[in-house]
Amino acid sequence: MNAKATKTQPSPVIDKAAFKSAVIKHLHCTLGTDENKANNHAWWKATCAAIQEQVLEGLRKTQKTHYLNDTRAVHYFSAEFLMGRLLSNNLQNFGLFDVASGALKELGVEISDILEEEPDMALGNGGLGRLAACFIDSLATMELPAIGYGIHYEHGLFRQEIKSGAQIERPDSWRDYGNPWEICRPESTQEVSLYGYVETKYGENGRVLKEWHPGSIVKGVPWDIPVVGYEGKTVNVLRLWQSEASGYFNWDVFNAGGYVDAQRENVQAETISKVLYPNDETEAGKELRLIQQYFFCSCSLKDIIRRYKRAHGDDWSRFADQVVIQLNDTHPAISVPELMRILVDRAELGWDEAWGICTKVFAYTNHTLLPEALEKWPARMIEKILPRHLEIIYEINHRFMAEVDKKWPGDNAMKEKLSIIEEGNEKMVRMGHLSVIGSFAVNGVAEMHSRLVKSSLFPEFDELYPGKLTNVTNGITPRRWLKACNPGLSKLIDKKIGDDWPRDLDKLQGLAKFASNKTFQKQFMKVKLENKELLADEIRKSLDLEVDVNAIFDVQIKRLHEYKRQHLALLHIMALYRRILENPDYDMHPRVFVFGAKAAPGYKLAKDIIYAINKVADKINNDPRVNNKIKIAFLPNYRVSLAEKMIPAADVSEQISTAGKEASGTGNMKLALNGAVTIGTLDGANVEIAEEVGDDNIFIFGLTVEEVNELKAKGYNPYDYYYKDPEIKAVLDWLETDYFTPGKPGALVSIKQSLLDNGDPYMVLADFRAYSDAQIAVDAAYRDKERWAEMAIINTAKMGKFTSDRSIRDYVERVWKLSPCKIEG
Ligand code: GFP
Ligand code: GFP
Repeated sequence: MNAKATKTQPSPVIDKAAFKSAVIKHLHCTLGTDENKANNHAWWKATCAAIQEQVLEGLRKTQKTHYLNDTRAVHYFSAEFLMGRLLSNNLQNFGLFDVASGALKELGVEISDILEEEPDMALGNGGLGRLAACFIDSLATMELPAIGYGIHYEHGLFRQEIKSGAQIERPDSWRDYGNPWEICRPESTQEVSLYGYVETKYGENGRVLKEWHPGSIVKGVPWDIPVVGYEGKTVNVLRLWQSEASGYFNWDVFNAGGYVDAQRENVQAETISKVLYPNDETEAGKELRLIQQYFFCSCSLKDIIRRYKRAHGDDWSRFADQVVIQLNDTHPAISVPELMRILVDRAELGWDEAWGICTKVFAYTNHTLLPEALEKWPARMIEKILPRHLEIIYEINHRFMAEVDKKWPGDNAMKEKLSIIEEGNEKMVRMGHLSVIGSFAVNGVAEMHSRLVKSSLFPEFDELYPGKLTNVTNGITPRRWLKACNPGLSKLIDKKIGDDWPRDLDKLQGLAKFASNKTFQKQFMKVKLENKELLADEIRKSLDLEVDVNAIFDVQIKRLHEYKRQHLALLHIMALYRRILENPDYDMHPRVFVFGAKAAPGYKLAKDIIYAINKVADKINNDPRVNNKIKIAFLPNYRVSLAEKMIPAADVSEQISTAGKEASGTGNMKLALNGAVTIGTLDGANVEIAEEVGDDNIFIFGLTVEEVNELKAKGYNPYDYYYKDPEIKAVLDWLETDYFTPGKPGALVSIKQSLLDNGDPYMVLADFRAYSDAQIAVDAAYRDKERWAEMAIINTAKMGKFTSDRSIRDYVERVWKLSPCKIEG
């Protein structure tokens, strides 16, 4: 029997007829077209404009209420926000999806067609940026006062095309024809200084005053993206800064024939917000990244201070009560010296008072232990671009070194280790250390990761500042990652346990008792099959490839990186292929391996892995001897909207990073929430997923962190595995031939080299056999249909912990100390 549904769906604020006339009004009055002429793009824009009326009304009320209540707010500083598409999300959150769909149908338009018109807002690279987007969704849903701050990149992450197997990067122009959600706020423009020199002066009582004479000034113009909470009450803002030249277009130079010179300053200034993560292999690229970081941090801090001053004037004593700033990774770490500069040089506070404020305002999230991802900037580069900030960093460090000396008297090695400044040929500023020292709380993003942050990344900081280092396990918003992307499953769940789970994901527990119920299993797996059919259509359209929906859909979607080990999956697929060629009766359930991944443009081996996956796919997909037992679909241009199609269709979720390397992972949570069963290592949040679902409902394999470390200490030699395991040897040797790249022998050899000559830094070979065995267990489990359905249901039922609402609750309690604010009216 179905549980009685509790009615908590947002109730629509307008009805179908009113929505319909709003769409028509915008078609006529905003877009200047009419029903007969409008194409899907125009219908999409008119629909966005219709719902935007509600959004802006909510935004206005929210801002007024926050202002009147003088609320403490969190400010989430992030170089990335991977928002994806907003129309479907906004409609869902206002409870208007069915209303809109019905209204459009009466106008002869399919909502699914117009949803496809929306370009993704891909202002981010991977998990870190998507996490920021999930967090601002939860903050609005939980009615917490919050602002996201970032950069209004003209081009988001590149659009990936695959040509003859290889990744080609094309510019992503997400707002070419205007973005219907964003609002420009020229009235809140800020100015940011760069370059120049510092003058030392002496004020009253011999006080040393520092004056920075900047070499150039750029403008930061804010664009606001409204962030609608579930049920549409709180509408917070994501404020993104766009750079512009501060000067005026130089008429005189232009008229004298200097057409290019007249615009040089504009071009330079506008470059700052042009692209996400400019290639930093060149000096100019590095400089640009640092300037980007400083640009958005400085604009955001000034914006926060302006708002604070409106309520509190020059009284700084309450600043830390009103403002908390979360630094998402080290990208915004330059905020620490920037706030010190504003407080000491501009507001003329004493150093200790300023530092007291600073260290009550900032908190820092660490997302990785990989040394190459912990930013360091050459001191001389900071000196050139931000001369005053370098002085401040030295002063922070000088005082910090005194603290270290107090704790470990005379221990110079310790000082060297903890210093913000890394000595060497080139003096470097360690932004991770600066973030830890300048913050009152530091968190890792999953239990295991936070433990490693304490024990191996920052053990001395943990000793010096007991209690500062903490954990907040990541989460994902169930509104986007189940309710909106998987309507079939959402409706089934609503019927079974009521519809309040999107707000209270622990409610999904209620499904567990139906996990072995045959009827429910059939209903659950029917939805899965329908989702697989939709993905199969997408694969057909995108790759001209037919896949069997009765096969196991095995999905690996994430940034391409050696530590995430897409190449482990590839070697395994090649091994299966070889087994089939050797034994045409090789017993396996047919599988479709689905990949989505972008490689950083400068990361050669990552691009080689994409190329190899596609080349192996060409061969296997077209080899009749395989008899359709294996298909490989590498779907190009992986992004949020593509993930929304892949995740509901997955049977198996690949989470196979080297233990100790994946801080958390969030794709693992999304896939399990949609009923995929994980095959994974004991890494990141996989550990906590395993705790929730139980060992019987997950396939864990491979070395643990301790075993990885032991093996490394002992001296890991990949050749041991190569010579001992004939299958590994055969598969690696295959990469050297032209079997997969006819006429081009050696085209895939770099992968073999990295795994042998280069020492296999991520221990792919060490884990290969365990992975292959785990895959055999997956195969067997899948063939037992009831067993599999039960596992899939349990996975969905046990994901309550991983809602980003829980992460936000943890941040509120452990770090931010915020209270919700009800929006009236
Ligand atoms: C600024 C602008 C307002 C605008 C809001 C929207 O306000 O005109 O409504 O941004 O985010 F001044 P504050 O940033 O001053 O709150
Ligand atoms: C990074 C880490 C992930 C983690 C996210 C969010 O993601 O393990 O889940 O940040 O905390 F690596 P990427 O940006 O690397 O995808």
